[in-house]
Amino acid sequence: ESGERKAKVEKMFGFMDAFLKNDSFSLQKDILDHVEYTVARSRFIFDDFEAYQGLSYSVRDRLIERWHDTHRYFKKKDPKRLYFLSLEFLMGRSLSNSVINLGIRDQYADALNQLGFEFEVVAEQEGDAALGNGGLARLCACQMDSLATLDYPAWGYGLRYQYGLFRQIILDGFQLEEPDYWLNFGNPWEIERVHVSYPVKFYGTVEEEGIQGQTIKVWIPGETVEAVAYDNPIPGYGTRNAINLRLWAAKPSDQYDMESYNTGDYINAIMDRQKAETISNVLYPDDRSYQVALQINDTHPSLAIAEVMRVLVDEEHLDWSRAWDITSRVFSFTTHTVHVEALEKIPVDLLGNLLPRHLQIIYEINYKFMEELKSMIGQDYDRLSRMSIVEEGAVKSIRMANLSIVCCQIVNGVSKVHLDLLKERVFKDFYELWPQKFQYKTNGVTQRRWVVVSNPNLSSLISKWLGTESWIRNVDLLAGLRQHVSDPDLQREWKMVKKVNKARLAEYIETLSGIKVSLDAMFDVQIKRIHEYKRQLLNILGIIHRYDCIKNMETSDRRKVVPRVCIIGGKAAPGYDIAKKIIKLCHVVAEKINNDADIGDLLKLVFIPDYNVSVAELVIPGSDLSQHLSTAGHEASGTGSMKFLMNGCLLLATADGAIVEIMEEVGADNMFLFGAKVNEVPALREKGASLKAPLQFLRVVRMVRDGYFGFKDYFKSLCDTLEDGKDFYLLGYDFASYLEAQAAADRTFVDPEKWIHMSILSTAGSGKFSSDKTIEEYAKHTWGIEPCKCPF
Ligand code: C3B
Repeated sequence: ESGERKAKVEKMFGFMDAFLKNDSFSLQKDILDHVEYTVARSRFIFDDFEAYQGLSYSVRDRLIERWHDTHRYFKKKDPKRLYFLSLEFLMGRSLSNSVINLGIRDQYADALNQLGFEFEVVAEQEGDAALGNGGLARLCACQMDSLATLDYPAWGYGLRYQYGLFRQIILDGFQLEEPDYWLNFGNPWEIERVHVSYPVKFYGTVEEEGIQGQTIKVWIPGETVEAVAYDNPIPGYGTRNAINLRLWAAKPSDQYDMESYNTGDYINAIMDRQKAETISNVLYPDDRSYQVALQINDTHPSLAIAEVMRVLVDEEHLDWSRAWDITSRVFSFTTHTVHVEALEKIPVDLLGNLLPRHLQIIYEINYKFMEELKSMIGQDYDRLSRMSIVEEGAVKSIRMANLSIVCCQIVNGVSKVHLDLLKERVFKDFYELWPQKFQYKTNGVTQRRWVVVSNPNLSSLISKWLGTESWIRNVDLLAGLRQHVSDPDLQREWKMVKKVNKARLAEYIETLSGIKVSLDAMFDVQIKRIHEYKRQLLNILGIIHRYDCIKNMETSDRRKVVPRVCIIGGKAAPGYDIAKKIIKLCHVVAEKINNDADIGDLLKLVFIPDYNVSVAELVIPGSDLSQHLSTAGHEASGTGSMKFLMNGCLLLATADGAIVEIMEEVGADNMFLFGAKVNEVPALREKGASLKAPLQFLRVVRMVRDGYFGFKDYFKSLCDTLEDGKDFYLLGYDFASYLEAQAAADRTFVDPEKWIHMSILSTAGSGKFSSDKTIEEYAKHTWGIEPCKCPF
């Protein structure tokens, strides 16, 4: 019957290139249909937000069409699939990105125009989907875009959190957190799949049962929660393919606590059911074919390993060695940190209570691993205990990284430096055992989102000078800009684009803070999570130093000062006291500087609240200089730098994480580098108190300590972290070279031709840092998957 239906549909509509048409009239009609019938507003009267909704639903229709065709095609070809597991995806907004990837942005803009709306204004109505924290989560979003664009048969899996990352509110310069009710105004980008749901079991006991002479383990759960799928189509650029990001929401299960209903405790039973929605759930891939690769993004989803073993052994009744053989061949793991103390551990008591069968399985894996290890290295108990998946001690715990390394065929770092640190420090023992397991894939970001969507002017300029738009799919072509770098026309146009973007950013700053900034000033930006190792404090101390110098100058000398607008943005984890103090310090310093009549346009400091993906899209194209100040050896990669680089912003940075590779691509003389090197840091730390910080450093720290900016007591603990011998992140040691790098940036800025030259070379050298490159590497060397392109 379905064959007959298919034949009928094909006969009637098969001649169409696409089921839905993209001419202006069809688009207008579709938007109005959705306004009228989906949003239920009158097609004659609706506002910008309703226009956004109608528009988005009509885009979604087109996404769904491609999504269906892609999946039908995948099914037909049945290639090896990749399942990409991550607990965080930082997607940001979807509208502009979707219409650009679908290749119908201009058509939509035109259709909206006909209806009396402006595309940019309507697009601004969209909220930010922030189901993640920072770099790791945004990386996944970029990688999904690349997987779709490069036609890989991939699925993303994550969680559909009810609340995204907290909203940052600044009150009197202090950070406050508010919940992010991101679903309150609906989410046109997802499709709820009420029929795609799986029971997820928790608690209970494991019992043994005899079946056909064999003893098998049966887990009798104490509670069950239902995982319901929400599908988010991810369109590729320049292809018909649209892949799926499936996010799971936890819902109460029908099987949940029937007992209480039966005993008549109806209200409490309902309340208990609601608790289910607060529980995070585990993953169930919906395809049981073994032709798969499973990628775990950091250790957060690593329980999936034990879960796959459980399903194979307990439910499919495979013997252990066969199950192990499959599991250890399908999983691969990427780690994103260099901090040993940040490696995830789960207390055995907690895990045993929540997931008793999984704990047994992990013990079994560990037992077998320890036996194997003993046979290889003998009775080296120190090493055995370091490598064990189970950590003994006051709180007996499962080391999720060790579990992941033991069970995965490949362990990837995210930059060259990161891999070195994994080999030499973080996972040294494992590296010595299995050197072939350890690899790295340089992180990348998608040029679609970070140039085409967020910097359309630069995007057009690049296409014009390269004579093609192909760089949007084939990023190597960006290198072609090098041959025009000295062309005065390109330089002039490049400068113009920057100026327009700066004007847009300046307007935003004025709306936010009332501060008017000069477009002639250097826009100097540091945006990222607030963390001690990322050293926003170094930046602020540098700004204090600059302020202090200007104050102490002869008035006539002030003319030589290069005017700066310093922009800082980022969220501090709610419980991270020192990071919150850094935010407050930024505000009090800004207050002082911005209101000092002696200073005027020479220096401004602006803190941008609630930094998120959409804010980044606005700020990055409008910045001249960006700062990446992590103490060497602390940033696994750092993907913000790549977004700035693509947009032709110059980098002021330490030789850490991805910066080392960026240096190789654009040349150290096109950047402002400073600070101790990765291999120098351990020895410098050893020296501790005998490292004398320079006088300028002591002076600015003293200003903060003595209450020059107020809040003396409040900043005491922050200043204490900078004392001799306590300055773990080496701010004092790096201060002098930091100031030199800043001075070099100033000297370059007053030579606009040179600056533009460096700026063009930055974009030209950014090709390596496209997530397209990263994904191609993973596909080839880790996942073993091939493109599967749905015909147009
Ligand atoms: C981050 C790292 O801090 C960055 O250096 C790196 O560029 C990105 O991951 C992506 O690889 N990271 C994060 O955002 N969250 C973590 N829990 C660990 C690392």
